[in-house]
Amino acid sequence: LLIESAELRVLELPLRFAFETSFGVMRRRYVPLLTLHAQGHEGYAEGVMDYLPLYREETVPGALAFLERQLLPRVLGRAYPHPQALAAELASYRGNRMARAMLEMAAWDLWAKALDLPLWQVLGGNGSSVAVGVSLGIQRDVAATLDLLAQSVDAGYQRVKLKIKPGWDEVPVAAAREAYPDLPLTVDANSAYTLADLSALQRLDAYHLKYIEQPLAFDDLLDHAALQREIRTPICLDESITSAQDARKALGIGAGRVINLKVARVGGHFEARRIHDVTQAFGAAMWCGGMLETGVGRAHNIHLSTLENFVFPGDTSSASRYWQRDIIREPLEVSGGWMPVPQGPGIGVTLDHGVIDEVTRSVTTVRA
Ligand code: OSB
Ligand code: MG
Repeated sequence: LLIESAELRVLELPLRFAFETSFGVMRRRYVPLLTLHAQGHEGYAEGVMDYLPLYREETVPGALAFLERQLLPRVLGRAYPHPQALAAELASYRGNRMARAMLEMAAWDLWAKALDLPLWQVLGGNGSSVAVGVSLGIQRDVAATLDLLAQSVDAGYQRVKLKIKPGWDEVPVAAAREAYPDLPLTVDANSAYTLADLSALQRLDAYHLKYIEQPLAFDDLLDHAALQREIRTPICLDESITSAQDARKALGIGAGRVINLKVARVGGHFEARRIHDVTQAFGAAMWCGGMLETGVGRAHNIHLSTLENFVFPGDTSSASRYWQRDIIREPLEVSGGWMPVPQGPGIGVTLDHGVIDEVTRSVTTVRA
């Protein structure tokens, strides 16, 4: 694997809906899109960091500077026997896992294309489609929540997740549960609570949620362990898990029983695989999260979701929910709650350069 050159773009893509979470309202994404060139093949990946450090610490401007000035000059023109060797080299840097993941994931796409195999096969997965649910943002009121919920159920999604925050938790959850007594239902707080909110979180135990995602601080494990001892509903960790070491510690101290794995949050496919294996060894459940990705990141997530221990439906819902026009040519659409796995080489999707050129805000080329 010898990467000859790289192109780094920033795209500005308006979302089809305002996505409200406990940390803010997202109306558009600034998407760093990386293309790697090697031996006539192209590898693609996108960054999932926000423009501002609202979900975790990383930012788009920080990632661009790190990639352009450090990561890409370091790896271009050097031969790696396998993407794992590249991942090992990137492991010398602390944090910045979303930026590292861009390079690492694009390298896996290249590698799989050089082998003429779909990425899922190279990663060791199985299956031609993956189970998916949907993540619904905080709505204006209960009626709007129930409306969106009905659309999601009608679309066949196998699980619905409601975003919550203090003051907007039991009311929408109770309404959702009343309308759909048997629907697999979850909530995601994106770190909006503290242990002082114990009683509000305990009240959610009454609604047989599959899990409560990331109730406490983004970098916490200990308080989550204390909370898990006080509630019956399993805790699912998202923000708090950035590595296999984090997963080992979290599951070891009982900070949760479920992991939301986002390959682009943890540094790429190699670390994702290690987290998958640690989680499986603990007998814990996991599923594939999302970060409102374009088709490029979505395709990576779909391939990853074919690994054995992804036992709960992922957040990888239909691309057409998010984008008027996606940046890839292939539709990534869910049917009956199942997302088909693209079967071409690598991530199995191709770029729509017409759309990309229209939404490109900056382009940088780096050569060996
Ligand atoms: O916490 O899982 C999250 C979107 C952006 C940032 C964080 C999260 C989310 C989602 C949406 O829940 C997942 C998706 O539909 O891609
Ligand atoms: Mg989450």
